[in-house]
This record gives sequence, C-alpha cells and structure tokens, in this order.
Amino acid sequence: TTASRIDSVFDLDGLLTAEERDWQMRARAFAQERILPVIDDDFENAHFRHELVGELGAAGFLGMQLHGYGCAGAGAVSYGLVCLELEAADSSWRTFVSVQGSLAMSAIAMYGSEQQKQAWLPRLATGDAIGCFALTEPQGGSDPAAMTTTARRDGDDWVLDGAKRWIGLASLADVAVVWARVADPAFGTGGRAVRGFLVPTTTPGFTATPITGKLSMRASVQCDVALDAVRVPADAMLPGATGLSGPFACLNEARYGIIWGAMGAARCCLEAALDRSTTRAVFGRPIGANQLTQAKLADMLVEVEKGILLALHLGRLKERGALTPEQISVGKLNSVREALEVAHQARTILAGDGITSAYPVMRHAANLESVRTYEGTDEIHQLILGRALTGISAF
Ligand code: TGC
Repeated sequence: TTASRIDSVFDLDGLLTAEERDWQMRARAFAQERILPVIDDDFENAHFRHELVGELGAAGFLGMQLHGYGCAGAGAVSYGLVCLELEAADSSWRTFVSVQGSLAMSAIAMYGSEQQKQAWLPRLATGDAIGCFALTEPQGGSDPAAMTTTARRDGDDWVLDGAKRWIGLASLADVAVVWARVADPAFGTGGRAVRGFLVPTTTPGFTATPITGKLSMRASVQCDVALDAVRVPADAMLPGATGLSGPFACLNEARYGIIWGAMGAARCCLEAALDRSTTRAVFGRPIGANQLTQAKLADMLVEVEKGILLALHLGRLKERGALTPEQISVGKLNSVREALEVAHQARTILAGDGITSAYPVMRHAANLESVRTYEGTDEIHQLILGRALTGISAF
C-alpha cells in the first residue's frame, strides 16, 4: 500500500496498538486495490459495485465492532480507522459499511431476540445478506419523532403502512430494519410507541425504488421505500427497542464512524493538493512556493490532524463506554464541516483541474454534501450542543 504523506506528522501510529494499525493497513490496502481503480467509473456511471460486498465481509469489516455471530469484535478505534481508510477512497463505501454494520447490524445486535440475531447477523457479517435501516421519511430526516409510518396488530401479525426516503441500499437489501409507530398501547405509548421491525424485503407490499439524479454518493444507492400493507409475523418486532432511543442509539454508532470517515476524505483532498502544489508551476515556480498556497496547505493539515486526534479521543472514550451523544455531535459536526472546507480549499489549489475526475477532490466534496446532511445536519448537531450548553431545547 502507498503510505499517506501526512501519516507521520503527529505520529498517529505511536498512539495506536499493533492490532489497530493492522486493521487500518488492511482497510487502506482494500481501498487502494479494490475501490480506487474503479471509483471514478462507478461515480460517473452511478454504479454500485455489488461484488465488493462479499469482499468487505471476508475482510471482516462488516459489523466489525460487534461481538459473536461471526463478527470480529474489534475495538472502536479499529473500526474508526477502517472507516477513515474506506472514506479516503470514497464516502459511498464507508456509507455501505455504516449502513450495514452500524445501523442494520447494530439494531439487531442491540435489540434483537436471540433468534433474530442467529437468523441475520452471521449472514450480514459475511456480506451474504445486505441490511438497510428505514427511519427517515419523505417530509425530512431531522425529526424522526414526527414519523407517520404505522404498525398495526392484526391477529398474530403486524401490518406496516407508510413511506421512507433516502434509505441506503434498500433496493439491494435482504432485510430492512423498519421503524414505525405502533397503535396498540400494549406495545408502547407516547414517545415509546416507536418500535423496530425486521422486514424481509421480499415481503409483499415492500417496494424500494432507487433515487435518481443524485450528484453526490453516485457509487451507492439510496431509495424511496413504500410500505403498503406489509404483513410480518409477531416475532418480527425487535423486542429490545422501545421508543426513539432505539434508532437514536444506532445513529450514535453510525455518526461515530463518520467522525473518522470524513477525515479520510479530507486527508485524500489534502494529499492531492499537496502533490499538485509541487508539480504545477505558475509565474515560473511551483505554486507550493507561494505563501498563500502554503497557508492553505497548513490550514488543511491543522484541520485534518485536529480532526483525527479528536476522533481518536472519542474512540478511546467509546472503548471505555463513556462516549456521550453530545460528544458525538461535536465530532460529527466538526469532522464533516472541516472536511468540506479542506475539500474546497484543495479544489482552489488544483484550479480548473480540480473540477475534473482526474483528481478525487470534487468527488469527495460532492459526497461530503450528503455526509453533512445525513446522520444529523450541522444545524441538528449545533442544536443538540446548544441544548446541552443552555439546558434549553430549541427544537
Ligand atoms: P429527545 O426527546 O431528545 O429524545 C427522545 C428519546 O431518545 C433519546 N435520545 C437518544 N438516545 C440515544 N442516543 C441519542 N443520541 C439520543 N438522542 C435522544 C432520549 O433520551 C429520549 O429517550 P426516552 O427514553 O426519554 O424516550 O428527542 P427529540 O425528538 O427532542 O430529539 C431531537 C433530535 C433533533 C436530537 C433528534 O430528533 C435527532 O437527532 N434528529 C436527527 C435525526 C437524524 O440524524 N436523522 C438522519 C437519519 S440518517 C439515517 O437514518 C441514516 S440512513 C443512511 C442511509 O440509509 O444511507
């Protein structure tokens, strides 16, 4: 694998265990060998390269932070480093790992019955099955409490009706974790009425339609999902999740991966700008000889290094079981906001070439616009932090 030119600046290696470094190097090799050679074509052609799913499973990256059921049981920092290296290639593949491992698999691992775990986790870990996480609805993703998808009891079955939007992988998935409001008070009232259901995507009435016209995340698939009298048995409900804290705890997991991942995209943009600053000459000398270019590179480096160190600190807190949702909001807000700024600065150093697919920068910038919006927008995370600081909810 090609070393990153900025790996050594803060001696990140010295802060990692040999096992963590090994996970990172294997993810870097995967990204360089399996994703980078094809990603420009896949982005251009809006192609999801399905055959990589099993390879990600074989590498141990799917649900790698979970224990048992064929999962690797790796630490939070190892998982974060894998996210960073995959997203250094393209956000689509870190998103795949997030949706499969942090959302669908975490939901089953945290809230599923033993039978549900046995049925799905081993297959999801190998990539033999794909999972998706159906929370967001067409009116917007910021307020899941307003969801209108319902689950009503009919005999021993549940019948689900409603619509979901922006659901990653839904048209490829074998199983959907669907969050719905139950009407039967025996299963929850008020804020506790939101429950999760495992819905095989072959169930009649479940339809997933890929969203077209995306100018971001083009190498992955996000769908509209229709739930039209989808009938599932009583034991399709996740027994351990009552209320919105269920899906929110899954979002914590995915947001944590993004904190690392976005820094991978930023690192890639910095490296592209750094390379170009020594090879492109203007006014008779490399542009990297200009003070303004050096200032940009320095600012980019500061944000990448700060962001990675913050991710590492949050990872260590997570490993101690001490990471709070507010700390995750600090990380998600900072990482994605600064990664976008790094991508935009890198684009200016690349000048016109920066808008072409000859460089990865515009692709990362476009992808990061999605990352900025999903898993809590900048504004949602600012308001979570504003609430924590003032004690007053602005929602
Ligand atoms: P609030 O009253 O604060 O909380 C309701 C219940 O949830 C609990 N809770 C959490 N639990 C664990 N982790 C968290 N981060 C939690 N946040 C809240 C809370 O303790 C309470 O529990 P309980 O037991 O007291 O009932 O709820 P709220 O409605 O006021 O929350 C407001 C807000 C804005 C924080 C929340 O709605 C929010 O985070 N909104 C953003 C949602 C979001 O990120 N949506 C994007 C989803 S992206 C996605 O689904 C990924 S899909 C990717 C793909 O498929 O490709």
